[in-house]
Amino acid sequence: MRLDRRTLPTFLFTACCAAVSLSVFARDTPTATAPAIIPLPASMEMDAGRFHPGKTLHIAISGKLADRSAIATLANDVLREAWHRPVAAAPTQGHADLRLVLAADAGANRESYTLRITRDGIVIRAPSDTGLFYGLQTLRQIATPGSSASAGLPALHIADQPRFGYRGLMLDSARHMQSIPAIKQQLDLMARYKFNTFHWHLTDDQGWRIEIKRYPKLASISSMRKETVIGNPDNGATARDGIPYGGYYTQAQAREIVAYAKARHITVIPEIDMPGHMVAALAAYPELACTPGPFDVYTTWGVSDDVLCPSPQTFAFVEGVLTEVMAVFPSRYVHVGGDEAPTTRWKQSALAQDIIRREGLKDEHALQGWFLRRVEGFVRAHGRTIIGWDEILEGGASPTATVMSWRGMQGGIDAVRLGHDVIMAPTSHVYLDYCQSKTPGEPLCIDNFLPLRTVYDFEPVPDGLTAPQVARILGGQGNLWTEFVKTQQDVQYMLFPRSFALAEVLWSPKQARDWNGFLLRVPAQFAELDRLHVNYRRLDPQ
Ligand code: TNX
Repeated sequence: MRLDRRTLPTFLFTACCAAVSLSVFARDTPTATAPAIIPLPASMEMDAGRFHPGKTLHIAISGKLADRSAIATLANDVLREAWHRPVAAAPTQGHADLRLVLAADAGANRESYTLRITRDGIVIRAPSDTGLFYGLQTLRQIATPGSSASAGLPALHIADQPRFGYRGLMLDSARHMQSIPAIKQQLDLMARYKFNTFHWHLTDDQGWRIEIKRYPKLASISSMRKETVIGNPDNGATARDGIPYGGYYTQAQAREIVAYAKARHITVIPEIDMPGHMVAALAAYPELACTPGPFDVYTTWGVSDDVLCPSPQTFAFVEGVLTEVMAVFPSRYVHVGGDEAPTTRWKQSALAQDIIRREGLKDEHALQGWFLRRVEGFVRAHGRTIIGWDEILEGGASPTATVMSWRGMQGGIDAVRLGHDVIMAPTSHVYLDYCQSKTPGEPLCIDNFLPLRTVYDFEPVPDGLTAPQVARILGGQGNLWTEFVKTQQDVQYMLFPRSFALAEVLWSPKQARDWNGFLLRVPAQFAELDRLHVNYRRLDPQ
């Protein structure tokens, strides 16, 4: 550019203003200040300027909240943790450091929220308590504990909502049990990363963990195994440790977990696995089997041929159990398992064969379908919906059953084509009991391999489906089976950081997914886990 007398003043003016705006920019560039949020919000824009909190922090809440005091307490905790300053309630109008607004028109998705930080303060708007709750979880990751009050917060605007309505984690409390405080801590962590469903696997061959008052021997006998296999039976391990193992949750404790989860906007879905994975129950009530027994609560891992026999006694048992389970767990869904039920015993059982003949069923798989349809009818008559593992498709599932696809994605694809709702939980991407690395030094785990990157690459919606079929994919879930996961430290090690990846898959828009960006955001979350004394697996050098 040639500068002459005419253009020079314009040039100087432009250069000077560019420098000013550049200096504003240099202090507040999006890259310098964009907070490390997981899961990544649907949209986030950084603005110029910062908000500096007052010496006393004021919170204003307006709108018709369902539980105002719960949201107020959380807001207080988040601000106090961040800045260690006294917090006071503020009038609905006038100055507030944090303003929470519940407004029915704030968003169509009840879990959505907007969060705006300006020089004047922080405003979170949402159409429900849940949206405000998630807005506060996001704020907690922006105003991190130990963030300096004098530095303040960067101005920004977030408009956020989940991609999927079902964002789950399953915990197996049957193979190894977790304490009530440990489960509460897990629920706390789930809420931080915006999971909304806790699938609780309560019964299996190796232990029955929920009190059922009609069947007291489930607590006194089925909850205890006399010993446990040492190592991995898939690799030939047979030796047992000789140490009795067991325990169960009382109904009062289970209710406590339901309430604790609810306060964190998490639904608890109980699973009573049937007709397979029932050896623990058979140990107490052998008359429910097709053969006389006796049975011992299983002391090794794997699949047993001994399953419930489809007899009148069994249906009375199942209905009695589910009646109590539904009274304790108010969730819309009740998971009835349906996985890994060998047909061996039913092939040899006169009772089972009679039903096959009487009902005109093709084979034992069809009998399993008949069995579960009957259970489904019972659950539906109580206003609830069953979830079953994808094997339930093999015997012809009732169309109102929701299918949890675990043996890959195909079960889910078949199910949506048949008109079922589906939750995707394939072994290939979300089996959190699989080893995180092949390097020596990993704790004992199932011999399969599920590194962090694979979880991050999980895509719950396969190609080739129609729009109505896609709409039937409710979301996804990570499954933590606990054959080899004995302690709370172990549980956490398997959950983190892989649950961060899953949280982002289930919450953030598909096009926003960015592996390298994710890796840059993980350390801030590790710092938070450190502060909370939560265990995790460190990142591999990239
Ligand atoms: C299969 S996933 C199972 C569980 C095991 C798990 C181990 C499913 C429905 N059944 O019983 O714990 O594999 O990865």
